[in-house]
Amino acid sequence: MRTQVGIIGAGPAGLFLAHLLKREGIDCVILESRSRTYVEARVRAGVLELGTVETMQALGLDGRMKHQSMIDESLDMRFRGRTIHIDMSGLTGGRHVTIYGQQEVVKDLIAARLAAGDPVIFEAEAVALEGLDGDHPVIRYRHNGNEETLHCDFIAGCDGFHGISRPSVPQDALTVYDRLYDFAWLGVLSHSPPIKEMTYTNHDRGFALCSRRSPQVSRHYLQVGPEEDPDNWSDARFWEELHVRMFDDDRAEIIEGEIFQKDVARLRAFVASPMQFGRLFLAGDAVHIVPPTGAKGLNLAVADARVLARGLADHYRTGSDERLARYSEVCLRRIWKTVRYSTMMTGLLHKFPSHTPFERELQLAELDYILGSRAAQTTIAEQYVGLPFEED
Ligand code: RFL
Ligand code: PHB
Repeated sequence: MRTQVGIIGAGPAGLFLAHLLKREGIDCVILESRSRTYVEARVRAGVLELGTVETMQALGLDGRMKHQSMIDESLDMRFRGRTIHIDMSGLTGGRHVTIYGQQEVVKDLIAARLAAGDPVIFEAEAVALEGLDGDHPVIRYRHNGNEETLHCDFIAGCDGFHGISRPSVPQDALTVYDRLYDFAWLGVLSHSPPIKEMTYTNHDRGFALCSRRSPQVSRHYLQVGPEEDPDNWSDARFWEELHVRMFDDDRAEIIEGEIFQKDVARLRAFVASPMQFGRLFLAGDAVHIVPPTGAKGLNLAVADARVLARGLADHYRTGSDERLARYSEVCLRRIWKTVRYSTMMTGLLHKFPSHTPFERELQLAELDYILGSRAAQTTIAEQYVGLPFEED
């Protein structure tokens, strides 16, 4: 089989890229190791920046999102029983974020691609990439027990942190920056109405976050140990800990409900640079991970896809590879600013096992400063809603 761009991975990076390329008249094939059902059921992000929503609108993929998403114009951060209310909209000239589950985005993008008759090959695992430094790279993949070959002009490695694209680059061609935190987030979905605001909290017992997916479904997180087994958390234990960390002393604010999904994700920041090796371009979690406290991973994947699609469009339309050559540099500027922001938010809101009492007091003093400073709140707000796209 042959295509112009071979895309590995049907997560947000690969799916957005495929739709953006289609709009430019560029052919691609997506190879996805998992089944469609698995990919569509994977619960992850929920906060979309304006730029991500605008990309969906521009591609005509916002039909369901228009009706089922929710707008957040503000968020709360609690500490020592106090609440910092960040009026994002007021502080950023009317900007906001949209709450719409990542798996809903993924469902919408897959459905639109299949409806147009464009290929997404599920249960097709890429196992080797060849000829990356020549003009005719090849993806070898396994499908229905057979080894198949996809010949391409370019390969887009959108296969997440554990994929094969990044490890296919010779080690001495990549610089890796990695920070693994010694804690994780236990995330749950429950059938219960959410609290009024997206609320982050820094409690002596650790971080917690109350978010939502709909007026009937809450999405909550608790900071837990790095290797925590979700089965150690009965529903009763989870709710009790959430009430305590959210300073919900009279148990009147957070409404409990049946927990129907639980997962644990260790926090990590990771960047590999550059994001290109020959005709292989890396995008999304395959090349960078940010801790989820800034709600940025999916949005960064979409930003990468936008820059890459423009570079590939130039290549096919005008023969110029100037934009493609700057892909990594352009993306990394946004990525490092986002790593910095997500690291700052993580540092502000979590309990660090390594902290001395002195460092704990500094953390609380910083929160107290933000409570009283419009300037500090503006800094948080303008990054939470998303940095402007600077693609040129
Ligand atoms: P994905 O989504 O991991 O997709 C990669 C796809 O590649 C497939 N694959 C392969 N396919 C073929 N051959 C192979 N050899 C393959 N190896 C892997 C995989 O099956 C998969 O389908 O990466 P992508 O597209 O880069 O998207 C990144 C986002 O998923 C991720 O950054 C976000 O979920 C991060 N994130 C958040 N981002 C936000 O923007 N806002 C949020 O509110 C937010 N909250 C979160 C998050 C991530 C979380 N977890 C679970 C880490 C909350 C959490 C708890
Ligand atoms: C979510 O709703 O899943 C969510 C919200 C905010 C974050 C991370 C995840 O920072």
